[in-house]
Amino acid sequence: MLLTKNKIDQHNTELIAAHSKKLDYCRATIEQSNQIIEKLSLFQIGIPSWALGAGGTRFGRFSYGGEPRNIEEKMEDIGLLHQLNKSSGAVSLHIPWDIPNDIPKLTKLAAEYGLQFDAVNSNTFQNQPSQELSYKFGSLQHVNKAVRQQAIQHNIDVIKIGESLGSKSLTVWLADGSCFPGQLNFRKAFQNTLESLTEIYAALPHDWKIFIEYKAFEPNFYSMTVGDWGQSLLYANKLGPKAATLVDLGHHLPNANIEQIVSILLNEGKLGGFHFNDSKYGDDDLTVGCINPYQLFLIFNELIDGMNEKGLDHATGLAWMIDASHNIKDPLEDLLQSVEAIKIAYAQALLVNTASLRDAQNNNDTVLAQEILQHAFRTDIRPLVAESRLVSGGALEPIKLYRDLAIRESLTDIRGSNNTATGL
Ligand code: PSV
Ligand code: MN
Repeated sequence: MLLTKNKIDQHNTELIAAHSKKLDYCRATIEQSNQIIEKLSLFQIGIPSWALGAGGTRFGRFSYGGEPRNIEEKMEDIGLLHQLNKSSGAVSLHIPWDIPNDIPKLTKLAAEYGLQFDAVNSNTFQNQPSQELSYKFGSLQHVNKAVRQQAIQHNIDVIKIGESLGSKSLTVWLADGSCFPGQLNFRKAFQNTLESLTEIYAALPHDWKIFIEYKAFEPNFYSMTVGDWGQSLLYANKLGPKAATLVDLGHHLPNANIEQIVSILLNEGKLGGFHFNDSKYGDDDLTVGCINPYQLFLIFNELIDGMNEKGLDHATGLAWMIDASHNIKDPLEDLLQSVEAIKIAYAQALLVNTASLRDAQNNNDTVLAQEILQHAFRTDIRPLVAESRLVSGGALEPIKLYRDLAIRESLTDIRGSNNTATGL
């Protein structure tokens, strides 16, 4: 369900006077306004194909009206998001939840909607109906070589699918680990996983990357074989230059200093990608920035600082992606909120006066250092974010337009109210 341009124009016309007033104030008070708007316009955040339906928990799942019934409808939903906010120009596919059977059709749709194919994701954490051997006791770590081989082959198949779509990276998230002390020989599990990853690495095309995602717990509750950034970095370093760590914000133990982790990984040249979400307790998969926006800002501050130092392009230097589950909200509204929160944190980080911060750090002026960061965080840059959408052809207030046009209701009319989109 795509929008006609005049619907967006009409919405913008109605809101332009109020927007201009706020923008003028920003321009008058923030020297770098134009550069920030330009950078924001270039920034794209990948949307995972598994996050377009209603999520669920192990206690239940409540369907949402109009959930996409197939991969084409998922693309359509992402195309719509991108029309509204002009920052959702990439899709990250999860295989086999979304197997692209008709590649020419999908590439045509992507071109029509202005979307790129981001990292492809393999799945060896569930058994599939056609699968011979079980992943109950792990996949790449498994004690049985035949299971490992099956999981390796799946990853290689995913790379092939990604290649046909123009993706340039594979994200591997493993549920491997153990639930009880004594169940697993940690060293052997690490070694098996490394050997398996080495085979997958060997199958990467020359211009591809492999991202190793870590997670502290769940579904295994005693040990995870890629449980933290240290383990992920070990694998990535041993594999070689095409391997890097992927940070999912929800995959840390409570109160972990994620901004420090990010800064060290970037410095090592081993930060590859990002999965954004927010959480209060664990892997809660909540809307980005809904619980701890200051932490998100601090993470962006380190990202921008580290990327600038390395000469990395903000828009293309890392794989930016949302990874969330929408248990009670409209998934599309939730994704719009998440993208907005990411862009706000990015813009605030661009505001930080790095030279003054360095001076304050070198003088051990703790108070001034904090003032500099909090000044940026407390500056309302939302008019700059809205302007970046406007100049790119998006809507000034995406959620308002989405609601005014009753898009969810139309999607429900077209697709029905009892579908279950594949995914989380
Ligand atoms: C695991 O919790 C995870 O965050 C990984 O990124 C997966 O790819 C995603 O969820 C979907 O299973
Ligand atoms: Mn993730």
